[in-house]
Amino acid sequence: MGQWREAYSVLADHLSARGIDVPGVLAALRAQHIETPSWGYADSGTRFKVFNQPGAARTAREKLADAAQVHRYTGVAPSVALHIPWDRVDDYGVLKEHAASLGLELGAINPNLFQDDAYRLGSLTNPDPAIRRLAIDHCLECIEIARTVGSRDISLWLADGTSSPGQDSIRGRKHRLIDALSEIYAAMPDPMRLLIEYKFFEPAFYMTDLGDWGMSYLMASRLGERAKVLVDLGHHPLGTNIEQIVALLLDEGRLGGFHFNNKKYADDDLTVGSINPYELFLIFCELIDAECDPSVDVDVAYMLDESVNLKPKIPALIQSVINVQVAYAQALLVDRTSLREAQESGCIIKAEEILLDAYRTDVRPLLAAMREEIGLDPDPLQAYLRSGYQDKIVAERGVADGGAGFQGA
Ligand code: PSV
Ligand code: MN
Repeated sequence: MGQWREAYSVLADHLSARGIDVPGVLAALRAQHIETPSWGYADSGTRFKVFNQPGAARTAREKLADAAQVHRYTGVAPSVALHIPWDRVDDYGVLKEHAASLGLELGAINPNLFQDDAYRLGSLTNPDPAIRRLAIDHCLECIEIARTVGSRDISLWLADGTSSPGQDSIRGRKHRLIDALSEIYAAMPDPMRLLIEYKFFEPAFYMTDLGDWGMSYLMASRLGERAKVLVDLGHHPLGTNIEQIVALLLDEGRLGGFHFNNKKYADDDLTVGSINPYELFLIFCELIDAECDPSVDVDVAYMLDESVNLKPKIPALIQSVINVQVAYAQALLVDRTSLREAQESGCIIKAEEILLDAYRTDVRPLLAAMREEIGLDPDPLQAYLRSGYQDKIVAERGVADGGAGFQGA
């Protein structure tokens, strides 16, 4: 690992002297699993413009091929979330086999309940029962797909809401949502899980039917044990304490998964950790804290949900995976015993310093060591850029002419 070798031995000695179990940290880093989104490999943009990128994936198979590159160089991204109908194929069994031949699994299935004209007034909460039927049937189709490809999770995000006061009955919509989700949940075989995503605004501007974690939690608790909340980091008002939401949901056994990204203003879908890496670190601190508590059952799907509009897609997703690894590695270095002591004795500065000490550690040598252990290049981004894959897909695929999947936010 060249430049990292010396830095690693200095860091490992330093951490061991502080009582940190370095082999345990490396094992935890090896076991990390970060799912990438099929839609991150296709052309995407804003509602103003999609700038098509040469070489962007156009089909489900091309998206898988690109995801296999991310996994090949990082070693921790072995599964890919699908969005239906963007990734619709004739035979999902064949798609699953194809994924396996690339060393991948198919991950969460995301129904799309926001792109049809029929959904103008909502999908599962639409006042028209025929439209609700359409939306429920689409979710049932997604459950069948999940069953065929062996996916455990259905990730459900609704664009449903209203854009004017008085447009619809708020309580009526709540009842329709409970009825629709109950039918969907009842069709899900054990151990399949329903991950219920929330977002506080957009595309509806007056109210959103699943506007915050409390609303998703309410639905999940009405449905049953396998219904959980999905936290997308971009879906909160600015200033929200997301780590607190994470801690509460973990403690209630209702945190099902993440959509990692980052925001500056709204649901910007920026590279995770690019704007607020400290927040990401604090979220991982809560996850590790819960994992260390035997009374909490932590079963969380870590997924990226980024709309890679301008950056080249595969390097952007490798960069995202690395940012998540860095935050997790830093959080693993928190001296939990001293933190607990500082908390119990009211030593506020000391408690915060313990967090900062871990956060300010340059964990790149640890990640380089872990990669070397599993036979990877210590620098996944550079290794990918050197590989020639980008030139190959540009030559083979050219520039897509729409239809690559997600086309605008
Ligand atoms: C909505 O903003 C969202 O976060 C949902 O997860 C969608 O499925 C995804 O983005 C892609 O549009
Ligand atoms: Mn999302």
